[in-house]
Amino acid sequence: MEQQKKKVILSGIQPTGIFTLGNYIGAVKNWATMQDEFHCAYMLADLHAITVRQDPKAFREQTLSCCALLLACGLDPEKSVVFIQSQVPAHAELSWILSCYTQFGELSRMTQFKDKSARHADNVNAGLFTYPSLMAADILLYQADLVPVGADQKQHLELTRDIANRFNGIYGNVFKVPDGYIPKVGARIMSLADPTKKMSKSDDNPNACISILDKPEVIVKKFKRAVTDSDMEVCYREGKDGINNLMTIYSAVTGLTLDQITADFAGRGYGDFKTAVGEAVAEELRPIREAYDRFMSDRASLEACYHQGAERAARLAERTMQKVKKKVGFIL
Ligand code: ATP
Ligand code: LTN
Repeated sequence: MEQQKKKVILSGIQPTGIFTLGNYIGAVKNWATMQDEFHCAYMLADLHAITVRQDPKAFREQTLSCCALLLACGLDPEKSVVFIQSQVPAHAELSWILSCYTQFGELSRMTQFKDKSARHADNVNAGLFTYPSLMAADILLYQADLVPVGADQKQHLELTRDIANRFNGIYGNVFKVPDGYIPKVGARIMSLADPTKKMSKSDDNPNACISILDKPEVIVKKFKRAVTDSDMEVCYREGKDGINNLMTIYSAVTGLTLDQITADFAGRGYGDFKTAVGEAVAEELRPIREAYDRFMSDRASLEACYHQGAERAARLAERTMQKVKKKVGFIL
């Protein structure tokens, strides 16, 4: 019997800072586990990152750190294509073409655009607005079947599907129409300081988020300070945003169900629970921090990894680019 073709996975993360526990649980942790079953490509979305002003020197260092972080989180460059977006010119090229198939009205409805333009009112640039066309290009270039992301990217994925369908409707079957792959537990980890807000790399309050390189004692301390409510029951219920968030995190790192967690902590206070969550997270992240130090100390291997990744990615992307150019009517 003919073997079924492996599905293609593509995802990305912006090198805007050290990854948070939210990035890890919502996205990157799943990327590593998908490597054996699928053809995977993972990228650092540095073109997306400059929609917010970056200091060039710090940005370069940050991108290298994020590359080491991806490897520390278990991405294996032998199994997956690990690359830096700006090193594969086809992303910017296809992004332009797709922006001509994306409507102004569609882009204006994107909640991430509305949030980010409110937060950076002094720099509401065109790139921030057309960000989703670039993300569609990232995905469609590789003919991805599945895109593992957190819940905040759902709207961008739906727009990607709409763009792909529109393009295919005009020119025939050019793009694979991708599906999102959003985890059942942990798709939206909330801030520890304000559990109604998403945990985000670019939050100014260091107590709001756990960086995946935080030391164990810092992690435990941040969880002890996490904002909760004034009753005493460890159970998942509407209105208990802080506890719901801690239970989600605990469930994601231990594999326990919410009911099991409630049963385990029945009659015990929030103090005990917060300590348990902090310790479980610290244990989960310990090997990542240790591996990160190793990858960072070997710059030559890091460089070889992203150069090789870019070459492989460019070869895959070029196949789609040729098809697109031909369909649109460019002279080849
Ligand atoms: P920034 O603060 O710079 O906008 P970010 O922390 O939101 O960054 P991204 O690089 O935009 O991170 O996202 C990388 C991946 O992490 C995406 O798949 C996104 O859905 C996921 N992600 C981000 N924040 C969370 C969160 N709080 N919970 C779950 N997943 C998340
Ligand atoms: N916009 C995404 C990062 C991103 C991405 C992608 C994710 C850029 N290109 C392609 C999946 C597929 C974000 O997390 N903010």
